[in-house]
Amino acid sequence: AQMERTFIAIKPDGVQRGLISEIIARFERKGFKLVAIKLVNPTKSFAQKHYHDLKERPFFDGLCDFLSSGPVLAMVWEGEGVIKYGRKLIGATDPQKSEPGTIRGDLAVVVGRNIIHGSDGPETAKDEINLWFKPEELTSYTSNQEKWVYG
Ligand code: YYY
Ligand code: MG
Repeated sequence: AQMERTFIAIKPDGVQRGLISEIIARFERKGFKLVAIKLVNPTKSFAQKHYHDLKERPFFDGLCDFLSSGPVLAMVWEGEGVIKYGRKLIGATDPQKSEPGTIRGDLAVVVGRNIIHGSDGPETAKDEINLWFKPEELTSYTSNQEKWVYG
């Protein structure tokens, strides 16, 4: 199996709306493995680092204010194809365009409150994991179900 890791975060709206367990359940039931998790209050400058690729966009400031407005549940999930498939589970950026069955499609309505973040590729996954987590916060273990998920 080509194991990869991705950074997934439940934003303040998802935390405040009580959607943590619902969202974790979707990744967990799929067969992906949770390797790191913590509830954090990012500062605005930390949010700006996280979203640095978007600094020229008109919504950048509001986005960073929002991300730093409350607790964020930061996670690292591991599995074969988890970067790309995690984005599929999440759905399109604008919940008006996300398919039903996806996290944003089922649980969010507007782009500015789309409840969840997921890395968009291998490079950003690596950068975001390093930004949000110290190496010692990442676990490494064999899940008992691995042989049943991967054969
Ligand atoms: O990766 P993803 O979260 O799906 O979208 P990005 O294009 O990286 O934008 C990050 C974040 O910015 C998005 O989740 C909501 C917000 N945003 C917005 O408020 N308005 C837009 N027109 C586009 C994005
Ligand atoms: Mg993005």
